[in-house]
Amino acid sequence: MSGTAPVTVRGVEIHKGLLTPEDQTRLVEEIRAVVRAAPLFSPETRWGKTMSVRMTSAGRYGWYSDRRGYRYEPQHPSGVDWPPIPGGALAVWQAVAGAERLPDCCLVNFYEEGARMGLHQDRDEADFAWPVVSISLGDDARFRIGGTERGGSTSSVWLQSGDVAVMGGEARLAYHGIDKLRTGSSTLLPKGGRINLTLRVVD
Ligand code: MD3
Ligand code: FE
Repeated sequence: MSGTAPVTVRGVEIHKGLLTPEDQTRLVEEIRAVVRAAPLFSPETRWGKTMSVRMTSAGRYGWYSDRRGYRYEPQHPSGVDWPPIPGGALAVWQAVAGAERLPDCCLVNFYEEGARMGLHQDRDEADFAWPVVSISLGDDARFRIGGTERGGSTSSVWLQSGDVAVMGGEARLAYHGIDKLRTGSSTLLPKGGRINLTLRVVD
């Protein structure tokens, strides 16, 4: 990992280029193993709309959604346990969030051309005192962040492969989303696209 001072946007701490190209390649290999054990799927929102982002998880819990709502589940929809969180992701957590506790979930979001994630809050976890740590890999994405109320003003920032964002304190319950992808901006993934990992303490 390579250490530069973080920039803060609306309370989100962004470490540009924290992962070296070698770190990124190694982490993508670890994610391939996660996806082999727990294949990507397209969750349904509670309103029955299929999300454009495909997902899976690693860790004690995985994030899941269907018409019954958003929640964490101890198994992949196929019935297998979620695979272990990749070591490369745990190393990032330890570098930016400290070692008092490890995350319970590593949510893997996969964006192909046209995929986006609407503005939302992350509030399915039990204790908002723990930060959420995000790792971007592959194509650049425009990340939008607002305040803790829906409908307020927002700011946007481009996240690039190797960037790490830490959402703690005032930013933990901020509305956020991904509104645009710059397809073909990175060669990390052979077929293009973007992977975002989010590390979370769940219970
Ligand atoms: C700000 N993922 O999985 S990561 C999500 O790039 C999610 O895939 C986006 O939003 C992605 O829930 C954004 C950055 C992020 C993650 C969690 C946050 C920003 C956050 C929680 C609180 C505030
Ligand atoms: Fe989120």
